[in-house]
Amino acid sequence: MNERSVVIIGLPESGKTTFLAALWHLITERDVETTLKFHTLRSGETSHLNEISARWRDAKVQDRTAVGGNRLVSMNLKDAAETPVRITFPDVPGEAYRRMTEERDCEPEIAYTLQASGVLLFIHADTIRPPKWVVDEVALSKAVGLTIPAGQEVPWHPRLAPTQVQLVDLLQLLRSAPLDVGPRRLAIMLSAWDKADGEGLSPAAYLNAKLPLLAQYLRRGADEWTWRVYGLSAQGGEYDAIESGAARKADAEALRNLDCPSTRIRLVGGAHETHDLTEPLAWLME
Ligand SMILES: Nc1nc2c(ncn2[C@@H]2O[C@H](COP(=O)(O)OP(=O)(O)OP(=O)(O)O)[C@@H](O)[C@H]2O)c(=O)[nH]1
Ligand SMILES: [Mg+2]
Repeated sequence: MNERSVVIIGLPESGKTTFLAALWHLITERDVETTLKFHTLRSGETSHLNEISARWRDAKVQDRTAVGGNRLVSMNLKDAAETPVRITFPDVPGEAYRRMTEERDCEPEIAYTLQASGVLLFIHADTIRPPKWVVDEVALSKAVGLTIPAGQEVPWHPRLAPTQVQLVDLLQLLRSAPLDVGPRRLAIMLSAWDKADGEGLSPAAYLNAKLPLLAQYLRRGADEWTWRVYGLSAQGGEYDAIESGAARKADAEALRNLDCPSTRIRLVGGAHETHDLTEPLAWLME
């Protein structure tokens, strides 16, 4: 079987596990047409996928992926020409990627998975931390009546960096030893698109507007990424918190009531919209 690996990267809480959960539902349920299809099951490797996709069907938010709990999940699929492909993804906690940018450190196991030929980069479209201006912060503090002590210094920490700076750094690390494997394909997934599409921008325009440094880095092509950008709502709206007794949201209830759960998924590419999460995977493997 043709073995392909795709690595899913993204800062903490960027939608990685939710994507895997929705993808596994889509592949196993076969309730909507997909580019890549279910081929065979591999015993023993699906318990994590089954667990997260059951939670997804239930419209419950995924648990944060535990540090040290990264799991390699593989799916045996077949493409449009019926050629079997096995795709292996790691479900890695975003903390591991944060460690790479903040502490310049990466566990050997994660370094290995980062050598995959296709990269899916997740960015939570609604929690992008924009660059801030000191003058604006001071004006805002004054407006709400906070006094700023003169001469007070705030020590710098990489965690304070804007989202786009952290992401460009992460992508540059993938083009540096020991993670570099030459030019690769990159699919940028702007997740929680249901919270961003109210602005009326296409995913590419959203990237330009909210993450201009990242957009410029990609357009400039210095690191030779062949890239695409998608808007992805893997949930279709807000899900309920996982704790028992948590309030049931109207959004989650409406999503649970859909006859065909896969239609919750919305993937917005250039001009078209689909429920088919395998489309970017098929493109990454071309
Ligand atoms: N509204 C909305 N929220 C989403 C969607 N996809 C993910 N989220 C929310 O984004 C948050 C993070 O999702 P996860 O899938 O757990 O993110 P992760 O990248 O696996 O996080 P770590 O495991 O901590 O690295 C959760 O609160 C999700 O409910 C979506 O399509 N719509
Ligand atoms: Mg996770």
